[in-house]
Amino acid sequence: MEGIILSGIGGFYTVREDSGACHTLRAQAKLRRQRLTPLVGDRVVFQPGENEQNGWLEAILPRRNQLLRPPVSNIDLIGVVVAAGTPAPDLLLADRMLMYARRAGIMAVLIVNKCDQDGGAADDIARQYAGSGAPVFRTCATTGEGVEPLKEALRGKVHALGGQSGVGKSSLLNRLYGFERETGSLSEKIERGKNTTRRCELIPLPDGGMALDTPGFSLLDLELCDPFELRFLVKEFEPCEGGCRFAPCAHVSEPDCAVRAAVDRGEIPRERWERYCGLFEDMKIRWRDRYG
Ligand SMILES: Nc1nc2c(ncn2[C@@H]2O[C@H](COP(=O)(O)OP(=O)(O)OP(=O)(O)O)[C@@H](O)[C@H]2O)c(=O)[nH]1
Ligand SMILES: [Mg+2]
Ligand SMILES: [Zn+2]
Repeated sequence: MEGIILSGIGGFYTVREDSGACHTLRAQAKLRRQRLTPLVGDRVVFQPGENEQNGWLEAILPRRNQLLRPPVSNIDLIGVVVAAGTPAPDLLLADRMLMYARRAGIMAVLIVNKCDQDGGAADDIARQYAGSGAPVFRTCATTGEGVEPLKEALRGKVHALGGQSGVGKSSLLNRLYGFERETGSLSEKIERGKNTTRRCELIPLPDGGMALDTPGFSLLDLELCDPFELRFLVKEFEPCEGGCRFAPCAHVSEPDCAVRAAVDRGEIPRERWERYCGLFEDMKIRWRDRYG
């Protein structure tokens, strides 16, 4: 039989058949020997258990994509959530998540939540990301404003919401789908020093899609790579590729750089380019020190 892993705790996996029936399974020794760790989101072949016995997970079908933190697979869409009010938007984190999604070949959208607290941040974010390839949605999870268009974009997809703790990921899921996910006030989070959502699980939706609630910041961080590859992860740079004096050009400080010229002409938002330069410099150091 075939199904999808919804969650995994202490070596027990909850697997859902397409019909909706769920099974509790353990991974066969064969899988463990192959060091194949089943992930939430994996499509698997399994042998159901009888009576109260758990069944056995026999094989993992090929993954379309895989995230490291949280460890999940086969995601169709990533929603990068920032708040228009508090916590102050961490756009460097948003950029890293968008780049990560682009590298993994996963569609991304940017969600500016808490629009009821907006003092202009949402317009600024929309401007900065207009050419990023990620559509920008403005929402308020408390009133439900702007949630319908977002729901339409998520329809039928396996989607994951990521972003800083407290931006309202769980609140959005509750609003979108009538869930009752635990949410927490910022002060509670700071006092506990913890995210409200602690583990990751896929939640099947009536429209055939599935929602993944993830704890806090975690979702996606750029893995080590040749810093010269980062430039392909910024969509705004695409039209400039090949137009620079140097090849390859990092688009950071080289003379006669088509990207910098486009930034100077106002065609690429300077903030996006500056954050990219910071990421490039960081990656350059990590790359140089990769054997040390
Ligand atoms: N004013 C306002 N508050 C919101 C909105 N969305 C969520 N909140 C509040 O923000 C706080 C954090 O919301 P959560 O949904 O727990 O945030 P989270 O992103 O799931 O946080 P973690 O699970 O810790 O990663 C809660 O007190 C929510 O009630 C919104 O649109 N407007
Ligand atoms: Mg949460
Ligand atoms: Zn260049």
